[in-house]
Amino acid sequence: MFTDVTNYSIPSSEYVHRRNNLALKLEQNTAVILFSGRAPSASLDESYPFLPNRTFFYFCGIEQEESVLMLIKSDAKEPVKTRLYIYPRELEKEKWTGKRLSPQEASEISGISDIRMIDSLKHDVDEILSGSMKIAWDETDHSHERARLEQELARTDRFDSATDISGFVTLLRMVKSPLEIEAIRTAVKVTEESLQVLKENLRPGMRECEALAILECEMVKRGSLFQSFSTIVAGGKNTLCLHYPTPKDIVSDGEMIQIDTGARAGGYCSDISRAYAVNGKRDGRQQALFDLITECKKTALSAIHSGATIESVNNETRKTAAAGLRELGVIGKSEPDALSACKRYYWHNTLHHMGLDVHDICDRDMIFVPGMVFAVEPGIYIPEWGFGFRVEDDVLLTENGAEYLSIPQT
Ligand SMILES: [Mn+2]
Repeated sequence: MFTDVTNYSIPSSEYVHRRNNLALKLEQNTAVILFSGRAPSASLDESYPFLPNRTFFYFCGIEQEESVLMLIKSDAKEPVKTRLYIYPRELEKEKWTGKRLSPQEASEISGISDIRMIDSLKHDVDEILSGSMKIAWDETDHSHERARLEQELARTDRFDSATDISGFVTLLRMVKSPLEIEAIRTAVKVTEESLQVLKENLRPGMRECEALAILECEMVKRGSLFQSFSTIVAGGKNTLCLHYPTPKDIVSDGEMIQIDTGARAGGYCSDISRAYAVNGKRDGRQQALFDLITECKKTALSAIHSGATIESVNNETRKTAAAGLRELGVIGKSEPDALSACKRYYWHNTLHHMGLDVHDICDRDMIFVPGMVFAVEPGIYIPEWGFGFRVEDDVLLTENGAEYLSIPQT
């Protein structure tokens, strides 16, 4: 199996559709301005890898630094005007940092015909600020570019009139379209194929970083150059650190290894955690914990239905965990309240929304509706046993209930 996501992309018609949804929600006489942002500086002349602002990307699919998307809704009679501002090609610079999009390429990706050069942005923004048009933006965007626009707007007397679209965009992004679900399914496949290769190569005595390298190699080979997050590989007692950052230890015979990883496809994330016995066979306690987590996952899956919330799924799953820990004797008879004792072993939430971000933007209190995608990751960590782990799968809520996008570990 070899899923290649090198050139995976969402068709431009989808971006047109998303912008239409946004435009419907805008008041008349409003200009939305969204920024792709730029890579943060790492050192003197080095930057961290660039990932575009996800809301900007959601509406145009462009992955180029310092690009700007503008939607102008004048009045009911006129169609909404959409412009994309990009940097011009600069052949000398491109010798160093790679090819930039031509206007035609940017237009093909985004479905926007009005592509302008970034140096005309200031003039166009000034024109908007000097008129009566209201500004709308994404207040969750903390980029320099938006801060600068904020300063400019502060110089006018209309600062308080700016509209924040992030609430509405959150609701849009929380419910995935068929094309988004397909992208996530594809990212999941890449992750699963890579995990399979790792599983075949696990052996006692290997270093955590070797396991990391095998995974990374398989995902990159398939075209997932940037993963959903930094892969976590932790062996033995290190499994008691949730985001263990220094995978340098040797994993010995009889120990578990925790993997938490996710490839991307077309910008969309996957997020899968596996707990393997490094010698291929779980011992009694390892199996008991694995079985309990599997039980928790079953509870979570049936608790994920239309009308549920993150909190309700958490509550149901913790009950299963508490009962299981009681049965295993981890929570002793001296503690009458298993549910509250369970907090010592059940450290994190059971699930999170997943999409363009691995912990995707969400309204935590919103009730679940079909089309939402979650990473479901019950995890139990038992310091007294010297290990713990989570087992995580990706799940789509459909009209008929929760459905796995990944193949659960057995
Ligand atoms: Mn996760």
